[in-house]
Amino acid sequence: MPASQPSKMSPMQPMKMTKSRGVDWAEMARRLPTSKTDPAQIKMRAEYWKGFDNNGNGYVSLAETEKGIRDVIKLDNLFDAKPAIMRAFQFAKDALPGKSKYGADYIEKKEFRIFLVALRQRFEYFQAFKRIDSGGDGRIDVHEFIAAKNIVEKWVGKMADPEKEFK
Ligand SMILES: [Ca+2]
Ligand SMILES: [Ca+2]
Repeated sequence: MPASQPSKMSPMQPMKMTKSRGVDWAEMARRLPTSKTDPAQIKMRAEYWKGFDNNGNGYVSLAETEKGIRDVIKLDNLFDAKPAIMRAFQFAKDALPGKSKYGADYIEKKEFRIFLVALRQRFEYFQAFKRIDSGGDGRIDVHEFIAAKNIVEKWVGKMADPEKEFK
């Protein structure tokens, strides 16, 4: 069974692959305060927000997001997951309607928790994707997809015919 073979490491990015295997999920949960009710997390999130909104204009741009993950959250694995950061930003920036002129283009404070939740989720997808993309070329072909059936099913549920699902 191809699925039981250890995934091949890309000769181009050995460091990245090694790093991504060492994701400390418990640490990540501690550093991403997403709780709606826990006072400690709410406080931590408010402090994060101040750190993220570097110029204090009430909006967080993609650049500020990346800087915040590097300097405030300080999780290397997360900072390296650029596609996950980008997608979480895109998702959160216009998640809540508002009257402000630039609201739809930037993350506002009211959207910050949504951003952190989205970031965690996109990061999990990103890690799953990296495990599936055994060729390391940034794409998933049908063979990798079938070989990674078990991982994919964790996200989307049982597949009757993986080859058909891929198309
Ligand atoms: Ca700002
Ligand atoms: Ca917004």
